[in-house]
Order: sequence, then structure tokens, then C-alpha cells
Amino acid sequence: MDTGSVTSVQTTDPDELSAGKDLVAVGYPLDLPGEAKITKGTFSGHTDSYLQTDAAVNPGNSGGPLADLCGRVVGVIRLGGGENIALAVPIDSAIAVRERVQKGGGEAISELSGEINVTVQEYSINPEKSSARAGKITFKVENKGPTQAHEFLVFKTDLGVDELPTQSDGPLDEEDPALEMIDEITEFNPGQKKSLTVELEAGKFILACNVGEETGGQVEPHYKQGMHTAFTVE
Ligand SMILES: [Cu+2]
Repeated sequence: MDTGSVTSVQTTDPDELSAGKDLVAVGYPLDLPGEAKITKGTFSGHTDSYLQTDAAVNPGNSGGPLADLCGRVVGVIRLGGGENIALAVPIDSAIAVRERVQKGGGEAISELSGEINVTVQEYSINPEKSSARAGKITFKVENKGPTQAHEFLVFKTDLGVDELPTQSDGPLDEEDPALEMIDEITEFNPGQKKSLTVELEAGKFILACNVGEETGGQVEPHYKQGMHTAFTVE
């Protein structure tokens, strides 16, 4: 690779930022021709894992730097658009991911970030992958309906997914000592997305929905209709 035109940048600790500090976003919004464009805004605060700014950010900005007025990079722009809210990955997280990628010989970033997309629908739970590494894992769960509210339960268990304890009328017996409830997203409606961050150690888990749906006077547990799947943490 010819690195003749690449220059290094200075960075600064995003934790030192105070709200209202001036920041600039640099990039190629909307793929406009010419030089990189600079938009100015202020630091609005932190969200869970992002820096928030009101600097104008559009498609084409993502991947570009968010910097203070001395040109020191505080984050990498992730997304923006509308309502004067743009988000950036703090630069220290970005550098940590880069180091892990370099060491790991090119693992997928999604794997490193511990994010797993999941869809729930009538009647299945579909994580994009069925295993993850131990540590912090964020399930991003979308209810694809079409009509039912669903929940998202995470249990640790040594049992196989077909051997789980159920109550006599069909739902999963959440009180059974063989199931260790880790955390849950309570019922949410079709079209909604929720996220759940859990710290998981190595072991066998199940992801399930145990909502009981009433049809013609009878309660049909979603669990029994197929809303459970095994999940392994390595
Ligand atoms: Cu359900």
C-alpha cells in the first residue's frame, strides 16, 4: 500500500468532553464532489455507547472523524440525519476494535462489538447467529409480527432445547430451578425494536418468548408454538 499521502491525526479523550464544546464533522456528505466538507456543531452528550453531536451529518459522513477545534479526533461518525442528532463511536473504542481486528486477523466487526440482531415473529425466534463469545452481548430484537406482541427471555440452562421444563398447559416453567433467568425484554409490539445488553459467561442458553396468546378461549403459549432457540456462549 502506498501510504505517501496518509498523515496521522491526534486524538483526545472523549470522556473529557463537556456538553456544549464545539466539534466538527469531516466527510463527504451526499457524495458531493470536491474536497471533504466540514460541518460544525456542539457536543450534546453521551448515549450508552456513542457520542452525540448536533453537527450536520448526512449519508457519506459515516466513517469520518468528529474532532474538536484543535483538530484532535474524539470519535468516528456512525450515523446521523434529521433532528440535529448525529452519533459517533468514541475514538478509544474505535482504536480498541482496530487493535482486536489486527490481532485477530480480520474477524467481523459485528462479532467484536458483541451485537446480535434477532427477529421475533409468529412463531419463531431467529438470532442472526446461534453463538457468541463470553462477555457483554447486546441483542437487538425486532418484532416482525405480523400481529402479536412478543417478549424476549434469556435463560441459562444445561438442558437441551427440547428438554426444557414446561407447565402442564404448555408454557415454559420460568420458575424451574434448571432455568436461570438472566434478563428479558417484556412484551413489545410488531414493528418495534428493543435492545437488551447482558453479560454472559460461557455456557448453554435459550432464547424464548413465553407470551400466552388467547385464541377462542384457549391460551396458546408462544413457547409451545416454536418460540425458543438454543444459544451458545463460548
Ligand atoms: Cu411471542
